[in-house]
Amino acid sequence: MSPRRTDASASLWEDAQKVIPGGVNSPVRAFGAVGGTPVFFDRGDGSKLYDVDGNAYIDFVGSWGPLVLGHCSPPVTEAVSAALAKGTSFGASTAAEVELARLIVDAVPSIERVRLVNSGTEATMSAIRVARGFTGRGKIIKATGCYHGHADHLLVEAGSGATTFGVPTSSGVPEEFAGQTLLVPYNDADAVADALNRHGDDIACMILEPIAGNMGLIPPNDGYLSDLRDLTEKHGALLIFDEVMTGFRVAYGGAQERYGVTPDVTCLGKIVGGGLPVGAYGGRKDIMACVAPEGPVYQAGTLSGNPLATAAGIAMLRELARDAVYERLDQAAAEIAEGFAQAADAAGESVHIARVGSMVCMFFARGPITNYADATTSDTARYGRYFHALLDRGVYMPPSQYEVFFISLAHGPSDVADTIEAMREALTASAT
Ligand code: KE4
Repeated sequence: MSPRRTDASASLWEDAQKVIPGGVNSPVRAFGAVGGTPVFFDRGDGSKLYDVDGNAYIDFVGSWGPLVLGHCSPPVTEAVSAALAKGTSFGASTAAEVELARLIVDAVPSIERVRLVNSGTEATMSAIRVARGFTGRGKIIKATGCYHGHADHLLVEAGSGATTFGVPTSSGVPEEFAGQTLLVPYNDADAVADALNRHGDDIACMILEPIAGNMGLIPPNDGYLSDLRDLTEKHGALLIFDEVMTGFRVAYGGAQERYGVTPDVTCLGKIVGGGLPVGAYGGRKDIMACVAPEGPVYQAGTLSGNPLATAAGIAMLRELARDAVYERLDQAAAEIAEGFAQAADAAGESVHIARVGSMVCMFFARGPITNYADATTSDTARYGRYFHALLDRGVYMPPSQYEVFFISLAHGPSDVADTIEAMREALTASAT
C-alpha cells in the first residue's frame, strides 16, 4: 500500500489555523477525537470524495447525513443549477418554498404546518421556543448524550445523579440558562416520569433524538418512545422529536414512521436541504399557529426558504419518494455491518455494532450500549487508530467514535466489497 500524500492538506491546515478559530468551521472537522491532520477535500462524485492531494476515498460521512443520494447527484445538481440561473436569494416568498413545505407535510403526517430555517440548530432552538410559548412553561427535558445543535440551553450536561438540572458544557452559557434544562439518561422512561412528577407543571417539552446518533448510534429500547409519548401527554408537556439526522434517513416519514410514535413537533435538517442549508420545524396546526406572524412566538431568517436550498431539497425528496429506496439503503448497510462483524470476530476484537437502516456505528466496546454511560466505555484511542488505518486504505469514516456513518444510494457492490476488505486490513494493521 503506497503512503497517502498529505502535504497539500497539511499546508492548508497551517493556513486555516491562522484565520479560522481552531482551523475549522465546525469542531468535529479538526480531527481532535482521532488525532492527526484534518483532510481537506476538493470534490465529491457519487460515493467518492477526493482530497486536495488527489487521494480518493469511499465516503461514509456524507456531509454528516445529507448526501443520501451521494455526491453530485444529477437530480440535485440540475435543480440547483436551474435555480441559480434565476438568482440566489430574494428574501421574499417563492413557489419552491411552498413545494418543499408541501413535500414535508405529505411525508410526515404529524407535521401539519412547517417552517423552513437554515440549520438543524435553528430548527431545534425554534421548536423549543414554540413549546415554551405554547405551554407557558419554562423548563425542558433532554437526554444525556443527545445533541440538538448549539443553542445555549442545549449545551448542557448532567450533573451527578440520574435526573439533574443541566450544567453548561460550554463557556458563555449562563448557569441560569442551563438550569432550565433537566437531563435524563437515554432509554430510561422512569427518569422522565420522575422529572415530570417533580416538575411537570413547569416542563414545556422533552426534546429527543428518536434514534440517538450523536453518542454513536443508540436505538430506542422497545416501548421507550411510546412511554415518552404517554408521559408527556399526561403532564401537558410537548414531545419534540429531533429528526435532523433520522428524517428521510431511516424511512421517508422518518423515525416516527419506523417506530409508529407521533410527536407534537418534529425538527428536520440535513437531507431535507439536499446538501444545502435547510432546517425545518413543524407539527400540529394549533401549536404552529403560535409562530409569528400568525402568533406571538418570534422566529425569522434572511435566507430561510432560499431558492437554491429549496430546489436541492425538493429534488432530493422526490428521489427518496421513489420505490425501494430504503430497502436498497438498508441492504448495503447490512452487508457492510455484517462484513465488519466478521472481520472483528476474525481479529478477536470486542466490538458492538449498532445499525438502524443506513445509519451504522461500530463501537470499540462490549455491548449492550443503551445510553451515554455505556457509550463512553468505548476505546476511543482504538477507534482513532482504526480510523487512520481506514483513511490510508481509501475509506473515510467519521473522525469520532461518537458519530454515526451513513450509506448512500451511490454506494454500489464494489464499494461495499472494497470497504469490507479495507476494514479487515485496518483492524489488523491498527490492533496495537
Ligand atoms: P446543524 O445546526 O449542525 O445543522 O444541526 C444540529 C443537529 C441537530 N440535531 C441532530 C440530531 C444533529 O445530529 C445535529 C448535527 N449533527 C452533527 C453531526 N452529528 C453535525 C456535524 C457538525 O457539528 O459539524
